[in-house]
Amino acid sequence: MKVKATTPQALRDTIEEAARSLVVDLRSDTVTRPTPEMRRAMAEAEVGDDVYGEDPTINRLEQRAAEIFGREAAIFVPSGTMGNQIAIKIHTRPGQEVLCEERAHILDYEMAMLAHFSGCVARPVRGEDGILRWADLKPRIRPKTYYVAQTGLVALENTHNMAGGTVYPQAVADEICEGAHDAGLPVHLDGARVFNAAAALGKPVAEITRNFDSVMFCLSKGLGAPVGSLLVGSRKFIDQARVYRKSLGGGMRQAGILAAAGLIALEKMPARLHQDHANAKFLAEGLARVPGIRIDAGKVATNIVIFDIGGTRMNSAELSRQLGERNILANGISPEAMRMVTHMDVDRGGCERALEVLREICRK
Ligand code: TLP
Repeated sequence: MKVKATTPQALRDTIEEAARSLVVDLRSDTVTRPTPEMRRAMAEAEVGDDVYGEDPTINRLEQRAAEIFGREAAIFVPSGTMGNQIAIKIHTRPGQEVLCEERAHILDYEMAMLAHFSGCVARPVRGEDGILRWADLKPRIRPKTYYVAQTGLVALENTHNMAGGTVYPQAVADEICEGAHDAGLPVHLDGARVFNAAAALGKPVAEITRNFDSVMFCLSKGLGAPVGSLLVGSRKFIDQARVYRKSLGGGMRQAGILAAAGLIALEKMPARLHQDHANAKFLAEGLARVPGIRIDAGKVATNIVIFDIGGTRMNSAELSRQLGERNILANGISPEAMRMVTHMDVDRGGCERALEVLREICRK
């Protein structure tokens, strides 16, 4: 590689780019590093104490998020987990049930906070490809009697991570929101990757989320920001969220340096997500031709590729290890299934390398 860098910052960017090109990191879209533009914006960000509501960059980010989602207000939180759990806390009372899909992130990966923080239990429901239908949920809503725990909330996930980045058809999500509202229940959306869903559907996020009572989305996944998520909803809901964020230690003071990167993520990065989707499709089609691997490439609609490795005579820990030795990083989600996630730090060449290495390992 020729080094043309003339300033220390340009040299750092060049070194970072070279290091990235050595490793293909498909473990998650959470691994993306801030772009040089984000780093510059972070360095130059105007900041203040956000606990006093005085950080102008955070205020701008929250205002833009509310505008983009067509909501009254938004709040910046350090992580998607905190955003989801604050929403669940506000929507429910201790002793209630939360209806969600069986492989939901709020159930499997949020440290049982649904029980710990909100005092609720999950009522998991299986949805084909992670997509629930109102007909699946309706019979699970508890009758209003004094001797069973009451249903307090419906929570959906779009895209659905562990079902392989699947996308809710708009009509299906709308029907659930309408049915739940008629039954007196609020609906929260874990929209960690809702911009991927919007890109796949070719619709604005405001349109695909308009019937939800609250939406959490992440800046730090496909949108490439280093840290942060937002929760959007009514003014009253966000005022309550501010109290819980502080209780959880999420008052971050001069976090405008993070919000500055977040603003770039929010404004500029959604437009490039279709590239990640095309790369994921390319990966999936290649994987379908590797002996021992099973995947229906036709179902890959966004940036997450989940495939069965049962026929390789390796479990996912062994396959991850062998891939890692050749600089391809990917995680198992069960002994027989692996997940690969495309993002802005992996290009088509990286996907080709990952496939080449997999073919080589599986040929042995
Ligand atoms: N997902 C992570 C892991 O926790 C599994 C990943 O690598 O995909 N909702 C959904 C649908 C998510 O996928 C995640 C993170 C979150 C919420 C939580 O976001 P963070 O990590 O910011 O707390």
